Amino acid sequence: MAPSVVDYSLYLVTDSTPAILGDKDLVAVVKAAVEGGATIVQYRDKNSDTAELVQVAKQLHQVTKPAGIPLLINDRVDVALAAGVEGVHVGQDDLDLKTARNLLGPDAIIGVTANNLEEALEAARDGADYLGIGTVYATPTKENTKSIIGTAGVQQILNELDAQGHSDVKTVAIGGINAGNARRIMYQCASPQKQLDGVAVVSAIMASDDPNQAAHNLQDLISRPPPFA
Ligand code: TZP
Ligand code: MG
Repeated sequence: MAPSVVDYSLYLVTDSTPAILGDKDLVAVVKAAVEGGATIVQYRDKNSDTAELVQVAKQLHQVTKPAGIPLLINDRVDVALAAGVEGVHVGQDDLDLKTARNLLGPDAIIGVTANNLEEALEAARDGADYLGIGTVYATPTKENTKSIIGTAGVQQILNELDAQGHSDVKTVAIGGINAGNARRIMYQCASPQKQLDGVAVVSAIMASDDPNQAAHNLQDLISRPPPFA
């Protein structure tokens, strides 16, 4: 079952490809990141078969669960069910949110990718727990991204979510976020009514030689109050 209060502040999205993970061990990297300050983890793996996905998800869950950190699976509701993890993250081309909710139940954490205002509002209306808003900046990690929306795009979505009565849906920004811009993104995107709940990163942690330190550094940067100069 999902924890009742979820901390979205430092959202780690995994990547098992050699270009990002190198020869490091996925489970060891996630463990280091969780110890360093990652607060929620999404297992994202576009290449492994279903049996491998379930097996690795279970291994990751043995790291996240004792730490009280939710583990979500990218794209695959079946894998989330089989591994008994806390939720899923679905994109616009994946199983729709309402079906995912029916399958996983009310306590599951379900996140949706929102590239624009329309997608954000629809997901909020349909009961998403959080939105992954982006792509903020172009990133080699996900080359076939739709439009790059920048901080202005994120800000516009946050403003409209609030204006249309969806201030309760949680939000993280994703795409090209690293230690050099995380703090600015957190505070630049904030409207007085609706702030980002966190940042989601792949390479800033997964590609680091020291994922523990990378997560610690990011957590420190985003949790420090403004001013950010
Ligand atoms: N969705 C939008 S951008 C992205 C995903 C999964 C990849 C982000 O990777 P990075 O390395 O944090 O830029
Ligand atoms: Mg997807």
